[in-house]
Amino acid sequence: MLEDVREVLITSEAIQARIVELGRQISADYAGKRPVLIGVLKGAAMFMMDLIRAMDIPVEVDFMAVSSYGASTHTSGVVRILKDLDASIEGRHALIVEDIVDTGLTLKYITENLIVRQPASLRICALLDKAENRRVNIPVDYVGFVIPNKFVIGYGLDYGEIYRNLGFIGVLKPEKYEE
Ligand code: PRP
Ligand code: 7HP
Repeated sequence: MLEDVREVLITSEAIQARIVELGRQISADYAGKRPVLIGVLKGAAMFMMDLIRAMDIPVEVDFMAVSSYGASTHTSGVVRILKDLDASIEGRHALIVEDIVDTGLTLKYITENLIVRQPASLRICALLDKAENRRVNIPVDYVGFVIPNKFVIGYGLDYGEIYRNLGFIGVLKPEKYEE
């Protein structure tokens, strides 16, 4: 896998340090509440697990699985829910946890889908924000890192379902994927 990486964009140490900061900030913002963190599978699984360990307030976790990229570096634009939440979020403080906001189409779809369930509040936390490539306006409340418009892999992010288990965020060699 390592030989397929052109450059390391964010080291494992930098990711972990930033997650500690995010965990502290989110814990302070939700003090006295018991938020439900909604991880968006599959990409956000690793981030979600590290983020909750960096928080010191009671939290619940739930997961949704959506897919729009398939085995491509470009979004299909069609977001499909593959797994819905297990529990109702009505009246709950819900925080969506994503690995990356790129075009924003996935989060637009998810927020529109969740807001009608009448949570007490709905916010978004994303480890990576590829702001240059945004197609729809999505306010992201907590951002780990703003990254350039390059296709990245690692720390949960895949290309063709591989590379998710790298501990860092890297840029894939162009010859490894088809544009
Ligand atoms: C990725 C990522 C986000 C979405 C972001 O999911 O995890 O959910 O794309 O892209 P967008 O802002 O352009 O919509 P993907 O569809 O690749 O599924 P996965 O998490 O299972 O890899
Ligand atoms: C989805 C996605 N998956 C992996 N790497 C990226 O840069 C991505 N953007 N959107």
